[in-house]
Amino acid sequence: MSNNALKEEILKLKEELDVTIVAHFYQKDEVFDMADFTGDSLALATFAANDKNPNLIFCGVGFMGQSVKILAPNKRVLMPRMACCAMAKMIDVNYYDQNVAILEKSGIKKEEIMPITYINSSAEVKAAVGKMGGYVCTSSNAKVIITKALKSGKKILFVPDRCLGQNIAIDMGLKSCVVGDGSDPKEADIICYNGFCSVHQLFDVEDIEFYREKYPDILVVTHPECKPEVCEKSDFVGSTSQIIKYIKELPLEQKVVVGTEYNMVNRLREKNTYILSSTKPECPTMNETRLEDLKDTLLKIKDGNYESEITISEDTRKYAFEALNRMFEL
Ligand code: CIZ
Ligand code: SF4
Repeated sequence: MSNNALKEEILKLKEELDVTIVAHFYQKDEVFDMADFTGDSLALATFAANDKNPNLIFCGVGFMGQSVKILAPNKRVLMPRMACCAMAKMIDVNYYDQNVAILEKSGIKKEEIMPITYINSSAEVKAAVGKMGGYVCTSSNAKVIITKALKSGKKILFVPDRCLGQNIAIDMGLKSCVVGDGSDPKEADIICYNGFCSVHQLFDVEDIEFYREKYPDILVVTHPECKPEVCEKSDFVGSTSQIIKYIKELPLEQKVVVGTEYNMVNRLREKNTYILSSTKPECPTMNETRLEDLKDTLLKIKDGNYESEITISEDTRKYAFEALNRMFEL
């Protein structure tokens, strides 16, 4: 079936059903086009939690659909693909507990640890953080959350993205380390878990040098999931929404090279926008969702089949909500 025929069928099914479709910025164009609302993970979770339809189809990766379910437990959240963000997959509750134990062994008591998890983590990890009185953060508010968390006088354990943790530490003039890097965690203000995004690891300082040499006036824009040395050499570092805003406000003739996910950058503007890598930086798990999957999910809803629904146990949800809510309270 062609994309156009699939799109027509999706629109027809949507008319018949009480369903809202949301899509993350990193989704493929054809899926992105089908959404009632698009945004970053936080904007999507906030929108979806307040949406009136009983059914929500979330085109994105698992932790994003889970965030809606944490905020709005009575909503039926369905995912056309149970795709899991590669970074979120790098940490589970066992690894989390192991890291806490490593810090305890190095002489930091559990009560002296304030955990913060990047929103790119499972509901179970968010719950483990919530139980310890910690916070969820996004790439746009990480600095605010870290500033607040530091007021507790505790050491920050930042999971799972070491790059985001290190970049904020540099930005705030704080000391950071990565668990297992051989340094003494007691010396650091922010102790980072050793996770990363494989897509954002693709960008290198050499790529920046290449573009700066070729186009001396070009602006370099990167995401804080990129390596610290890459962010340090950038003109602007921001979350997906901050990057979109920054680029939209530039004059069209201004050349800009961007180090973040391909589908989003490609949609930003037609001219004078470059990708900071010779490899197409697409997120494989985001790209798993196809129009066919969206159509199948709608067909199943029509049949009363909710097999792609996200479920979270109430105990997990309760503590994950506490961590998420501490972020909203700020
Ligand atoms: O939270 C999101 O949507 C992601 C993946 C990153 C960001 O910077 O917004
Ligand atoms: Fe996860 Fe990276 Fe994909 Fe974002 S781009 S969803 S952090 S793997």
